[in-house]
Amino acid sequence: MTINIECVILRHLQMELKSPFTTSFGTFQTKEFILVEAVDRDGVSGWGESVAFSAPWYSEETVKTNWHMLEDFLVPLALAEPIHHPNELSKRFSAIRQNNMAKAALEGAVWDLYAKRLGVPLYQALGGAKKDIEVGVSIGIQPTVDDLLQVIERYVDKGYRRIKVKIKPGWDVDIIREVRRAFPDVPLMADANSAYTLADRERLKALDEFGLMMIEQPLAADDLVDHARLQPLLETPICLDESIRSYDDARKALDLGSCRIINIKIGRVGGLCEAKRIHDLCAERSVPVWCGGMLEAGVGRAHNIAITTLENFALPGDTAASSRYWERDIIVPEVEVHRGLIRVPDAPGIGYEVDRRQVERYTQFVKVFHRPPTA
Ligand code: OSB
Ligand code: MG
Repeated sequence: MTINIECVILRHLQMELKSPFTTSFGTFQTKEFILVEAVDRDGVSGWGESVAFSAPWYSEETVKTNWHMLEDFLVPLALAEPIHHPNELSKRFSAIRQNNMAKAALEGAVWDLYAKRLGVPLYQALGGAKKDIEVGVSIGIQPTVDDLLQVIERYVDKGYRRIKVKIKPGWDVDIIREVRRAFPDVPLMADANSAYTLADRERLKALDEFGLMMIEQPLAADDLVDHARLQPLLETPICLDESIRSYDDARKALDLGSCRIINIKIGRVGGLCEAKRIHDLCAERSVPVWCGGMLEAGVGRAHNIAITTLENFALPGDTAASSRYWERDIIVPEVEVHRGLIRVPDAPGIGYEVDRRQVERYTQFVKVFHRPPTA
């Protein structure tokens, strides 16, 4: 098949979160992001969503650096020649260093377009087979322990398959102890977003007694070596998030013993193609993976659902219902969770309609890029 992209439309959107989301590195109240629409010669649209945040807290990428990369480098590369398979695009993009979230947003739009042209759901185009996916929920740092317990109860009652609690020094062992006391059997994990160093090993070791499924990214994003030192000291499996930006990072982490589980975020690793390669590597090595979240709106959520249908996404991910963050999402239907499961949609492409009225409502500016006459 040949995909001839006629134009790429970049939109800058801003949406208010229903309630603030706090991690060890900062608080989110509004979400700005770039929505990518790739339109082919027959007027079929594919959609991608950049997961970069406003500020470089989680990684060095921001909404503005993504816009710059897309406008000046990636969109021109995508428009320069026809594309025969989305995998080709990630090869084309390898000429540009890093900037994975920008690459993933555009590659995602092309994957959606590709699947729509084939007339198959995106998850099938990726080789996934699950009809339902299991999901958990990530809970930010709360003002008090009572607030935290109340929020957890709400999601446990809704049937979410595991609870992830954000931790940081001073909001860790005592808090997890309280959560365990209130919910002795709930599948539970903690995410530190790099808030610790090896000097905190005793504190991290103290979490072992709570039977956590894993502790996510305790140490620095660029430190596979220290994670490899820490893992043998803990009974709790380490899961890496920020540290894994590519297939090679995953290979090195597994070779070093830096983790026993990997959180795959499509944006962080540069797209669906790389995400699938990491999934396959982990499957070969019997290392389970799960799909992380970046407070996505509907398009990003739909991509997460599609990749999670691959078999070795063996643990519940962070893709919660649209209503967990949004008054009104940008897709129809919205993502719904029943008894901790999301039914995977079977319509072609991402399987959800983009609600153009809502998109317009949230859009702050738009730029259209046309195919050059020579392509
Ligand atoms: O580390 O997984 C993370 C949110 C923002 C930045 C980083 C992370 C998160 C989450 C929320 O944990 C996941 C979600 O609900 O989208
Ligand atoms: Mg994380």
